[in-house]
Amino acid sequence: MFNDFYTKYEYGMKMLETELEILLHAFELEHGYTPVEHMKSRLKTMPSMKKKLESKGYEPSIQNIEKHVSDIIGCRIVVSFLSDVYDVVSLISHSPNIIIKERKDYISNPKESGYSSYHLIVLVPVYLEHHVEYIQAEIQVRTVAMDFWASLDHKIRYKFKEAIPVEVQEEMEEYAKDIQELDRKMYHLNQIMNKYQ
Ligand code: 0O2
Repeated sequence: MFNDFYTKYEYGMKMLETELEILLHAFELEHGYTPVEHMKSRLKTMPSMKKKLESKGYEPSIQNIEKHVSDIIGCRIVVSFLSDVYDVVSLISHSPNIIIKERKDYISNPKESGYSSYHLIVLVPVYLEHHVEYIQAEIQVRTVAMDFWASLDHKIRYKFKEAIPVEVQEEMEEYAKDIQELDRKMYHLNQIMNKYQ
């Protein structure tokens, strides 16, 4: 039964969610607060996986999906402050059950669109009938402000497809800078608040 492609990834997603919940609970016990506002996982739909393969110039096949689509399992962790992003990334990096394959720091180096978030491409174990298989997942860690920007950007991309008007792009680039500044101010405020604890 575990040979089924989607079932394997469903189990992988459950493994990842459980491991993240344990890690975040341990963090809360140690530090007395939780940095996470909310966390959500999803499995990429087959049409979306095929679209991604096409955009990369690969034939649609299960082998190609497993090899070239790193976010079949996607998990998004939204945190309060900029410092929380790096705390959560460090927490995940130290997990014995998650292997870090790649790091993409779009916070230090935002994408051209203005998109900013910290991505980890990880390997998680799935316990099959006769062996353990490590499968890929993408974890996105970002602040509430970055999440607000990304969700608006997502809606814009859906509405305009490829041809986003320059005026809209320029506005979004500007707002991305505002978001960066807001995150910096919120981080500063958090540091002030910590002095009173
Ligand atoms: P969706 O709808 O979230 O599934 P790679 O696989 O590394 O060769 P890829 O997949 O482009 O190339 O990696 P990248 O750039 O790290 O982006 C992965 C995901 O980050 C995207 O998944 C989005 O979720 C998010 N993302 C990246 N750039 C942007 C952006 O400009 N705006 C928004 N809103 N999100 C972005 P998908 O599969 O493209 O989309």
